Amino acid sequence: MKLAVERWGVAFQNPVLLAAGTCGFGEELSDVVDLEALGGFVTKSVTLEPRRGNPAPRVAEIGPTMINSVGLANPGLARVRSEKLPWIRAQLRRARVFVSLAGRTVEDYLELLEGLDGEEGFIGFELNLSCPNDRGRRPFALDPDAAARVVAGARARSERPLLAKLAPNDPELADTVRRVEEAGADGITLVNTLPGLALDAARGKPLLGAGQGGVSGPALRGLGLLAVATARSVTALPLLGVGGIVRAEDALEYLLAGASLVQVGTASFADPRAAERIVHDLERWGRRSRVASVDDLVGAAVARPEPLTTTAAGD
Ligand code: RRO
Repeated sequence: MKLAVERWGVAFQNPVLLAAGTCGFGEELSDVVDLEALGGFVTKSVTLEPRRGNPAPRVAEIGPTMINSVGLANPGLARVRSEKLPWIRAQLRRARVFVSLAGRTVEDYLELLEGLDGEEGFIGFELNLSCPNDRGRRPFALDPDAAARVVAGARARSERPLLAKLAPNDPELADTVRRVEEAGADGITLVNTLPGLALDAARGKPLLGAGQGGVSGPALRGLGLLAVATARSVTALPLLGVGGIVRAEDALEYLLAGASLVQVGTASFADPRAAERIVHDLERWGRRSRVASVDDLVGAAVARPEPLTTTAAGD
């Protein structure tokens, strides 16, 4: 099986990316991970101003499950432009990079996008509409009007591929997917972490400094797969599957559910080279299989979207 894929007219050497928040801006992991062996990565979410993030501890492990409340710690727009993108431009040739954007208002996203769109070194934006850790604010992804306003504003300002990252706890996910597609998204990333609480019974308090956080790891895979399959039933846009991918088999499941690319997140914390291993194991699997290309797998296990039909007036 050929691992190389083309999405939005861009060549990816394989469909495995590192998820936002797990690899900084690339540089932070470059001593331990061969980023150039991957399909690419999504940066930590960038905000207009630098953010120090939430009080420690920001991450806790509960067996294979992880909970985090990093609180959007990042260097802010100006330093991403002056330090982070120059590193990416100088060091990377094959890995494809998406810059993740996060804001508290629609205008925040648009200002970020305008501040970065003229820069080189990345192919597109992932609009993080689903951060669960921004001081109790309802994520944009759970307010489809607001999510659509962010995407439509971004669409009017950039011709680059725009991904909308949605939430796992959206009871109306199919509608949200339709709304962000209508607003001009080119792809949909499913899913962010699931809001949760981890307590230390002995100390009688939360494990995380911020109290609650976002749960991730293998426990999220069933939710992520269902979200991808649900989205696949209503849209033909490329989907990026993320949530609980630890092994090559997990990545295959996401492809079969309808993902066109996959992202590895929490598994990289336990083993920074997890994504490289997954690429390697997919290659091995591919040599034995009769499948010619990744695209032959995408959505093969679920129903394809119905073609849009026009309803006659009065129906
Ligand atoms: O920084 C975070 O605490 C964070 C973000 Br922006 C996100 O989108 N998802 C998450 O689990 N943590």
